[in-house]
Amino acid sequence: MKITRIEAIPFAIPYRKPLRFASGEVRTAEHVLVRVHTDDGVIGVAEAPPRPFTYGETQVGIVAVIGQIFAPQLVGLSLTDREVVAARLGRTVGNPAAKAALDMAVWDALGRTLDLHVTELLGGYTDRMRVSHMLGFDEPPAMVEEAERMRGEYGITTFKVKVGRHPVGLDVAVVRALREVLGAEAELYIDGNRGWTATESAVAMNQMADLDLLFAEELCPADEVLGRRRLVSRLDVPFIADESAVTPADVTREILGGSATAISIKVARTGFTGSQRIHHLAEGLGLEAVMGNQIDGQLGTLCTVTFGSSYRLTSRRAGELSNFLDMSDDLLTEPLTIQGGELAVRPGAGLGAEVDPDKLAYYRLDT
Ligand code: MUC
Ligand code: MG
Repeated sequence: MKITRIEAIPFAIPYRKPLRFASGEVRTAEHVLVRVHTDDGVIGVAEAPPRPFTYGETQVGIVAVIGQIFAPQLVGLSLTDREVVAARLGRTVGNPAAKAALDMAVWDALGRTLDLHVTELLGGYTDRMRVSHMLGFDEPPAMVEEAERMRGEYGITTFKVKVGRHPVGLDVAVVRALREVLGAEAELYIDGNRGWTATESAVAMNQMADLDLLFAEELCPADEVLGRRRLVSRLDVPFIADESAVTPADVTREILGGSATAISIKVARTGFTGSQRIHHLAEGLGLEAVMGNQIDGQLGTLCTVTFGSSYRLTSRRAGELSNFLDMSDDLLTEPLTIQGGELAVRPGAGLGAEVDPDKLAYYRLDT
């Protein structure tokens, strides 16, 4: 069970259409495949999606920090030394996606070694989640058409709508149109990626008061400390901290400070070990939690549904598990399928994922 070698392989797969939101846009999945090898010949895999506009990590940076800083500290450890892995990675500040992918690849390798699924190692609550689809910025009719298509083709009835544009009324009109077309039974929530001020957010939330929103997420920057607390204290829907609460300590600070009342758990930035800590914190504090999407590919999405299915709290709400559908291709031998609005974990050992060697050879950038 000893880690003998770690690979960080950059690859690029174009999106069929870009995903746009208040803090950036993604046209190509420029991700890093992480492979953890052991002395038993087992290989654990995970995917790191850099989000330069949010956390400052880049594809080149992730390959470098894994190769130069993290891999030398993990080689020689046992797969069961997961807290030692976390402590060593934790010595370096930042680099969330690089650390998360290493952590998840170690869990995958452990599951493969023990012939257990990662959901069984984590919590074993269920084997599937309802899917929430994230609608990026577009003209209002195109966003409505996409939601109807997702409902028709995949049975998805929960939508996270990206907001944060100006004038505020543009996004309000989109959410209103979605509610009218999708009806009362659809679940709708919004994510501003810090695009509005606290005052603009309050105006928008007032204008959407009759639209039965489920949550509001990162409408304004957490750095606007008092404005955000004031906004959050006046809302009657939970306010989700996403990029303002990357670590368990951030979650504690934002929640206890009154700057958020719910959390987004993203395994792409906290892996399984850090996400467990955040899950337990949320459960202990009685918070709502949503499994978020860091614009993951299929392997990343499989990691999200694997973690989310493991616990009652994280599987209660629909998870953001569908944006891989916009990628022109992927690395897995068997593509993920969303049916009846649900995504199931992949049976097998570890994450149950197999990377297609031909696809990897085609999309990798380092050969
Ligand atoms: C989200 O919830 O914000 C957009 C940027 C990012 O880092 O994640 C996505 C989705
Ligand atoms: Mg968000």
